Amino acid sequence: MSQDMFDRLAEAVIKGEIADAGVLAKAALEIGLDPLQCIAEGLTKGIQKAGELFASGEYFLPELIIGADAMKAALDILEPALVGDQVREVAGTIVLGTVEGDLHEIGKNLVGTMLTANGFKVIDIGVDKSASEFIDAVEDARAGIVGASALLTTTMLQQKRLVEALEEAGLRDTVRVMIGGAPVTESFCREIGADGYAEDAISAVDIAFRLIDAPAQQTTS
Ligand code: B1M
Repeated sequence: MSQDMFDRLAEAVIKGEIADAGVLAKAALEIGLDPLQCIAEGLTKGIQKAGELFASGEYFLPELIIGADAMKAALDILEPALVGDQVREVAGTIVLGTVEGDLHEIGKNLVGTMLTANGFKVIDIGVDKSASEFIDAVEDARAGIVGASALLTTTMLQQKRLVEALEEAGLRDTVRVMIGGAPVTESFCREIGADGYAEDAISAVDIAFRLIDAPAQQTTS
């Protein structure tokens, strides 16, 4: 029953069926499925498949865009169910964004949702943000952590730029840097001197809790 629903959610993303994706997400919640499992076992598998079809030349950009839109339609319904409505003490403030030159936002949004669901105040500055835009937001919010997402092998270098810019701004000792995104690795995190790497949205929460209490150091999922 649940596997069938996960498969149907994945299929809606692969085929770019935006309305169906929303309807299925609502139905999944109504029958009591775990929204996180619907995202991990259904939607994420679907968008990964669309990415593979794109890489192999079977899909073109419009199919990828429409697949992402279907995923977002379902996430609009599932994500509020992850956050719930309980009032919590704020665990810490995090500025979150996707780096300059990069428009991928689905993973970043999911990370933001999971952090919010676990008591963090998340300032989401959006996509295609330069190091100085991250820094302005960190200063405005007096954030303890800055989280930078990158999905392209070309734009992950902007995460390095962010670490350097924090150093130049004299903020490196007070702000922890968490990085993530499909091409990013733990060793890249070490190489650029960031403080923590998270592989997915769930481990991002764990890393954020460790970073909020920790002095500058390597923390990985
Ligand atoms: Co793009 N794209 N895309 N794309 N896209 C990839 C990344 C690619 C691998 C596809 C492929 O070829 N197989 C490839 C990159 C190749 C490379 O760099 N080596 C690629 C390409 C080439 C491109 C374009 C250049 C295509 C073109 O124009 N010719 C273009 C670039 C645009 C730009 O950014 N300047 C482009 C555009 C797009 C769309 C706009 C169509 C769309 C994005 C829509 C949107 O976000 N609104 C899109 C999509 C959907 C993808 C794939 C298929 C899926 C990405 C996604 O949303 N995954 C992707 C293939 C893939 O990743 N398998 C691909 C689901 C999401 C839940 O996972 O984002 O990995 P993910 O996030 C995870 C973790 O990575 C982690 O937690 C998240 C949740 O578990 N995480 C963090 C992410 N950020 C984190 C931050 C953290 C911690 C953890 O701390 C701060």
